[in-house]
Amino acid sequence: MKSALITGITGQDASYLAELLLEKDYKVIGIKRRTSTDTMERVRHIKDRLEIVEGDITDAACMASIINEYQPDEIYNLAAQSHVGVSFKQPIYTFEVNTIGTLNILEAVRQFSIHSRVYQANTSETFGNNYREIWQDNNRIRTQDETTAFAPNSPYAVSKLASHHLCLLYREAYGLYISSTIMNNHESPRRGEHFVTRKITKWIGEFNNWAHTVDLWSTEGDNINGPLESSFPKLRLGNLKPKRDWSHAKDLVYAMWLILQKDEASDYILGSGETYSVEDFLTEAFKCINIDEWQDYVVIDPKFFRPNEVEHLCCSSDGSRQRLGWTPKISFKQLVREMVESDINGYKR
Ligand code: NAP
Ligand code: F7E
Repeated sequence: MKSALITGITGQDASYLAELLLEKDYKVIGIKRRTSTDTMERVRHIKDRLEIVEGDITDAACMASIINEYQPDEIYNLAAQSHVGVSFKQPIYTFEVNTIGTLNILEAVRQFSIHSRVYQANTSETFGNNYREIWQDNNRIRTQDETTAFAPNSPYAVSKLASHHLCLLYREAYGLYISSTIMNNHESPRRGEHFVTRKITKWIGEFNNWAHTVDLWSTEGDNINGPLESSFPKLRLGNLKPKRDWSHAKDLVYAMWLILQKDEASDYILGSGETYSVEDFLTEAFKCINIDEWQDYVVIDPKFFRPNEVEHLCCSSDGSRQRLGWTPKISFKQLVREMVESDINGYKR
């Protein structure tokens, strides 16, 4: 039986990865930080089949002790302060978790468990506003790939780029099996509520259910701006123009597992290869409840704008797909619909 240690077990990706590894008969050890309230919601359904260990990746001694004790075959470092907007307000904390946290794991592996294979979750945010322009079917396409220069423009992106370089360093200098992956955005019904996709679908779910309770639809629209304005708070968002390369988290965690099954450690880029703006996501999500004019329900609030923005992400992951024999299976439209339906049903797990 193989063993896998997952940091950030209470997070979105870890919940899907743990399910996958359990299906594959792994012993799964999940690291969870101490919190004063329960954060196990995403993994409650599999909790009895996991070994949960309390620990914090910013604590070097703690990570060394856990890795030394379990000697895992595979380590997936998915713990992070993963919110880009928050990183502008909490830059030092973001570095502690995303950079020093990675270093603590690499050092623990170097000193106590050199056979462990490590998967490090890094990000396309590290490209900042760099892209390459190519011609495809008579259209000019902006894309990022393995040759695109890094230009991180948030504390989050800088912390993750440092983490990426530490992985390359530890692999090269000590011959450890460390694979670092540049992942594009991936979402699901389990996405944190402060990321834009889930913020939108959660609002739509709550609004839809409220509208049915007050029988709003039977008024044939006449009253919409009246009762809505006074009774149901509008959805407040920031910049709707940025474009993202959105996939389903389930597709990406399958690639994470494939990456650690390769004979040699390497670096990868993962994404859908398609790009949509936040506005596109909003339009598609409102369509799921038969609303075309989302503008009536949304307020643009400067509070949600960031000091710096990444305007356009659309990664070509052809090289990585070939090496892994992987392609994402869930389309953008399917993803949006699944998230909206889950939030209409009150999100269970
Ligand atoms: P997430 O839902 O925000 O989960 C992050 C996890 O890290 C949570 O379980 C959190 O615990 C834990 N954590 C935070 N600080 C910790 C610490 N000091 N010690 C131990 N655990 C800690 O993130 P995700 O979306 O699953 O993403 C997984 C990884 O992929 C992250 O490294 C993220 O930066 C990276 N990534 C994600 C995306 C994406 O679009 N999802 C794209 C590129 C890269 P609590 O539950 O206690 O907060
Ligand atoms: O923002 C805009 C915002 O916070 C997406 C993380 O998983 O992917 C994620 O980072 C876009 C940005 O994700 C709101 O300005 C507008 O342009 O959902 P997000 P992100 O910043 O792309 C990368 C690859 C990661 O690595 C990260 O860990 O949406 N936006 N209005 C908003 N964003 C938020 N959060 N809230 C708004 O109200």
